[in-house]
Amino acid sequence: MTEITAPKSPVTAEQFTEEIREQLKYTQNVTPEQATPADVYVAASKAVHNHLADSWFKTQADTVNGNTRAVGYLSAEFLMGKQLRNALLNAGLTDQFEAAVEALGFSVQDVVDAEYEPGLGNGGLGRLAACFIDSLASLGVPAFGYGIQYKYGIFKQAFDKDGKQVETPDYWLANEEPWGHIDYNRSQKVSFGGEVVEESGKKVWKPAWSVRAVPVDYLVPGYASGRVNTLRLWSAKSYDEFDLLAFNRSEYMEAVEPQVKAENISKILYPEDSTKVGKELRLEQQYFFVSASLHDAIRVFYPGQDKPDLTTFPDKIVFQLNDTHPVIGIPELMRILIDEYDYDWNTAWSITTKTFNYTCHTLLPEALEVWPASLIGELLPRHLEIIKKINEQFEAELKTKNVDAATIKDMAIYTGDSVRMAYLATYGGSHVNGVAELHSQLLKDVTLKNFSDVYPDKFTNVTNGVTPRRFIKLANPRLSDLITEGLGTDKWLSDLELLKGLEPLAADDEFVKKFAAVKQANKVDFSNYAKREYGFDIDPNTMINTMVKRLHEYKRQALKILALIARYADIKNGNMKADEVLPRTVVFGAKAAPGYYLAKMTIQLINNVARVVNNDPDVKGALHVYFPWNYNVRLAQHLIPATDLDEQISQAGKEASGTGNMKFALNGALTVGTLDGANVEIRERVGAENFFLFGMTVDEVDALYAEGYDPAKFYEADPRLKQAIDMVSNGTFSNGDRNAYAPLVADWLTKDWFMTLADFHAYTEIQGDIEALYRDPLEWNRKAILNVANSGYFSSDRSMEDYLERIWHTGPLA
Ligand code: 26V
Repeated sequence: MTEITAPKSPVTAEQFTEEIREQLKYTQNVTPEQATPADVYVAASKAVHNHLADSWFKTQADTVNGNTRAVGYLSAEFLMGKQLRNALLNAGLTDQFEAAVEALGFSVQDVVDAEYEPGLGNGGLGRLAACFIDSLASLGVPAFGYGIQYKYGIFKQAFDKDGKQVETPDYWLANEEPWGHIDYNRSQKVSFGGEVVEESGKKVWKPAWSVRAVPVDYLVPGYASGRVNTLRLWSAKSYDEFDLLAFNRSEYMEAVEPQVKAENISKILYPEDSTKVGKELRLEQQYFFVSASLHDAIRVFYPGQDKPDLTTFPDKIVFQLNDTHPVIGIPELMRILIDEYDYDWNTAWSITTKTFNYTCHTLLPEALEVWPASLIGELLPRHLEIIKKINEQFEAELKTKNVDAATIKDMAIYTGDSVRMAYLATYGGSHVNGVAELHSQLLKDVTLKNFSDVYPDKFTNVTNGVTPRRFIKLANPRLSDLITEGLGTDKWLSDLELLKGLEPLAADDEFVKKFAAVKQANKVDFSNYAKREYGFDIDPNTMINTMVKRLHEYKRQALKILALIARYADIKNGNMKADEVLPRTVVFGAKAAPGYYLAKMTIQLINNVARVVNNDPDVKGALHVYFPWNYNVRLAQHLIPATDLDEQISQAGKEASGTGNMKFALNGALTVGTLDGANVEIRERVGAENFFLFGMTVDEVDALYAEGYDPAKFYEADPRLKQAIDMVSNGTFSNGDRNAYAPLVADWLTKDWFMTLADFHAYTEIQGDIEALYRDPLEWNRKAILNVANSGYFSSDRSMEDYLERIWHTGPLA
């Protein structure tokens, strides 16, 4: 007997059909005959939204009156993915929805496809925030996600005829969006610029301009918790619709200028995810959402109180700073407490440090934000004063701890001309965490070493996780059913460590065959999807080998493409016969920041390698390369369940965690990877024998740097590597143009900052092991099952429990 605990609404399919009809009639204003799939999508979304409303109201009331403090997750990005199926799952309405849509004469796929994915994030950091708020709701922990409702999300990626990335704006709000509720009555005023004056001994900020922050609320339904939390995304509106004087002079463009300026703030998501930009607009965005959110929390938790006792603020809500982007919240809360509520400095500092905690998501020094003090001074003059004072207090504190003068200088939050946001966050909050064991260790040993020496207790680790609802249940229904069958219960969806119960089944050949059949069916599905969406002809009987993530040099897509070229050359040279080669389909997905020159060139190279390889009759059937454009959450949900082999091949010590690695392991892909980020923990858990490890360790990387790394030596020493690089420079992938990739080749041979060439040999060597195993389907799938069975730890529910215990010190509502 299989125990089913998934939520199931008592509403019948007939009733739900009727509810959709009502929505079509009264909100879409169409008859079912006139309706398009997009109309049905909106109508069904509104219908399921209504089912969640009461739980949402109750959760809000309990959050304010309840027995436990709430969590405020401050994040510039929430990469939510499509909402409808997730809402249906949590409302227990999936079956009713499917029946209703068919009863109305529509295809479920068309209706689900009509949803346009909100792309309000760049990659891992934004998707992590989305997983975390899903898990908090599922655990019944009262929580708010606070961020920005960008009008334009991450750019849409296309490829031109030369294989170059072309970006187009992602105007997602051009489509009817049934999930966000815009609440004009709860807007906040956010001010900028101007000057600070003294009035009767008190500092008073006289800002030059203000914008209206209007909240747009999204429901965050928990799975099987009965709770619905809130994601509150701020949208910027102008106070002065237009300047009447200017308008009267018929200077229409000038008249709307303030509106344009205000609304620019929430207009676009910055597509850079690691390079310093130092752009004024980005600081405006950060301050905009953080200031609005802090004021909102005061409004929510002290309703109707003019002079609330804010010494209790940290008992009501604890804020997590998702990377440095919201760190301006620290001086902002100080300002609110001192200037708006008349607290003295020390009381304000005590409240502030108890309120904030900081998560660092990187090891790249260039991704730690440093703002020019002049920019902060212009935009937020009062905050700059407060930051300076925080820095003075910090230096004094360090002196009392006998830190030497040189170290104090190194640790400065305010250097005289810039402000280091990571340092401000570390000093101004209670806890600092990295996102995987290795990353947290490197933060303590390297990136924030001085801070960890002085404040060792602040530092902790919380390894990332992913939500099993979206990334197993919704993305991979076949595997979900098999897991439920194997375990005899579906409880694993809220207690993912139960997957451990699958371990003995890896020894059961019948179960292994069922598992293999699931993977095969997923590959067929993906092949159909890729045909429909991209026109690709993917053979589902080949190994599907995937590398999907942002394009970054440190992630080393270049390593994958060079190894692929070497394999191609092996066949062309006759070193390998095409029919001896294990048939492989390599799938890439990656967006490059629009200004990241080498990353964009790498994209172009991948596309052109794909063009040449896929059109070469000599390798037909042996090697194929596809690069579906515009990788996003939707594509991830189709591709991950179909993947046999996942690539996590960053240079050791550079990938903070990775979360794709977890999604793949949980869906029964094997990983080829370095000892980096969460790969280390995945390998520990799934077993070294079930993970393809290669490459240098962090210590070996450091040692090679120390001795002086010369990539050209590796090029000269390995004929296969040499040939692969030569093919890039001799025009093989550029119709004979020898200059097309010259900058990329020059970088490899003279700099190779992330040691791609040094790891090439180990990477190509391990391919033999991979292919030998893949030729034995039973053994391959046994290992894949062991990956699934031992990856339960990588649920974002577990991450949230770790944050609750180590950092937030709170728990679910009673
Ligand atoms: C940094 C910056 C720097 C200034 C310009 C704009 C901008 C935008 C985003 C970022 C964040 C980069 C950090 C990041 O995305 N880290 C990723 O976080 C994942 C979740 O913890 C983790 O799995 C990845 O390893 C890590 O690269």
